[in-house]
Amino acid sequence: MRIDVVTIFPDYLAPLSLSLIGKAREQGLLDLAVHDLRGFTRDRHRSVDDTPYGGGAGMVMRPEPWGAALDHVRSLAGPGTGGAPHLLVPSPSGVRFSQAMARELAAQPWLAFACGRYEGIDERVLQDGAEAGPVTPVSLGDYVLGGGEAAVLVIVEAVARLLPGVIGNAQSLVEESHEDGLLEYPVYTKPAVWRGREVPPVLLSGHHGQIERWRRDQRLRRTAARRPDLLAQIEPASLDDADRAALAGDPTSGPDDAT
Ligand code: JDE
Repeated sequence: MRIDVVTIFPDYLAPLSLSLIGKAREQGLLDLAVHDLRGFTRDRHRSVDDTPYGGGAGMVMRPEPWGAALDHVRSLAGPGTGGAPHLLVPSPSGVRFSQAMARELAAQPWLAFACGRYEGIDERVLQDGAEAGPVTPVSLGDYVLGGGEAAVLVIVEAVARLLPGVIGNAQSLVEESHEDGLLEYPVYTKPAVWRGREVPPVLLSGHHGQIERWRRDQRLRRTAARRPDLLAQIEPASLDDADRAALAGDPTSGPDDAT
């Protein structure tokens, strides 16, 4: 996969050279380039923003540098990139990012990110970009960041770890939160007693059936307590009697508190 990022703060993307993503780049599984939007300005002050038409607070990013930067990115098409990149624009007004979207993006050959600052990017940049390829404004959640850069770090990490070869054990990608609509069960490691707190005895019992049941109960109770919105999406027919019993208890009580 190829990824291009356009930003006025290229150094903000430095973490994309570290850890899992850095390794994927070294191994040639991910080809990632960061571009400085100011390199596409033509005035002596290298200005990227101006006052909003119609009035209002703050500044808006000017369309000309964005047009030149995105034309340049599209000129970088190579073998295996396809025609044009899918352009993603982090914004509080975007469609909500999810594990499902991460899976869709991981299947595409070429992504580009436009990092907005100030009050956002002149809307015509997105309209113009849509003539070349798909454009998707994307939101991480209902809060406002100072710019799109932090959102790009999150989205690239969620996507890159799904690329073939980036994570060795494919099963670890299946057995995780948000792949089947329930939160994960709590995990424990040695020592068996720590600061007077015991690991739930069933996990030391060697009874694999009981362990599996306990873990599923924990997932159901946790999801009910922390993410009732997710539980509401579960097909009732997919729950058996034991599932319903696990959910019938007070989700916020007891020593095995799901929270
Ligand atoms: C991404 N959830 C939130 C913010 C912005 C007022 C203030 C700021 C493309 O234009 C942008 C980008 C961003 C940064 O992204 C986020 C975000 N997921 O904040 C603004 C708009 N209005 C504009």
